[in-house]
Amino acid sequence: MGFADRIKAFFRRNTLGDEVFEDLADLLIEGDIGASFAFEVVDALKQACRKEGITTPEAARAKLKGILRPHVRRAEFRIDPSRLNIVLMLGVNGVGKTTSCAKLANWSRSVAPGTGVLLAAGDTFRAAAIDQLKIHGQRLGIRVVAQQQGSDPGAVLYDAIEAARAGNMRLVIADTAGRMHTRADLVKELEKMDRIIRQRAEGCAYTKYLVLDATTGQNAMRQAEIFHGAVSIDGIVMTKYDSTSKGGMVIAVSRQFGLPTAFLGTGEKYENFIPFDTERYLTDFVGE
Ligand SMILES: Nc1nc2c(ncn2[C@@H]2O[C@H](COP(=O)(O)OP(=O)(O)OP(=O)(O)O)[C@@H](O)[C@H]2O)c(=O)[nH]1
Ligand SMILES: [Mg+2]
Repeated sequence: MGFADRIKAFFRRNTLGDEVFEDLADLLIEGDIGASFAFEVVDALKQACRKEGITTPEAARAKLKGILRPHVRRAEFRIDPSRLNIVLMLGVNGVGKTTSCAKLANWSRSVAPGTGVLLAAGDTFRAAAIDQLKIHGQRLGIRVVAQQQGSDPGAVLYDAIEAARAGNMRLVIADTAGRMHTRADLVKELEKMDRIIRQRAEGCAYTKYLVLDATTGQNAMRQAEIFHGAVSIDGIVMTKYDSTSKGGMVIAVSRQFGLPTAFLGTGEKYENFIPFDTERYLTDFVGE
């Protein structure tokens, strides 16, 4: 059962007594919006129901949606055709960075045909990571700029930006490594890569996405804290949305860090990648 179905079933089952609101808080926490916010939302709903004389579960559910709506942020990804656009795909290991690079490349080509797209193999940690991106590039017919395993990711990015400029391409999508020995190493590496791109990418539209796995729940908050703290993230790509019935994490990161969501990964195929839509998301979360 999807999360919205659970919320719907929940409201259907109950008349609006106090215990109902407590149970609703539990359900929202389970949905990953964060405990303190869940209580805040339930308090607001309770008050609104009293003040506005809301007695039917259906009306309460609509109210809940209204209370959540201002806390959902969306980032629209636009390719500026007049200059080079650079996207850095960041995140811890296994969240779906490499797949999302390929999906974003595919999506960009479909919405803006003729945009020259280039993939950059910035995960130089493992040889397999470079090969994985190359395979995507072959399948999609998109050029991949890569160096050997162990090379400096900043240098790969530098090369990719040069190649894009030389080829008059408009979009560079860069994969990055998710694993580092320590948090300090990771932060140092992120800052360095960001610095190189900012120097090299003067006049470019530069976007940093943090990829979060929808199934990791509150762990994602820690990841957002570290990455956003290191390089100032522009938006979230939430992957594996198809594998969870929740997804309240989008609201939690928006509340906590002000971060908007740009895309949802909804499966393993290239096409399973959709721009984030607030109303559609809210409907998934609490019902239409
Ligand atoms: N169901 C589903 N699976 C996904 C989605 N996005 C990625 N995956 C799968 O998640 C797994 C990991 O994806 P990768 O793209 O390799 O993740 P990564 O962050 O690059 O991983 P590392 O390079 O090892 O850090 C793969 O099996 C993907 O097919 C999604 O939206 N839905
Ligand atoms: Mg990868």
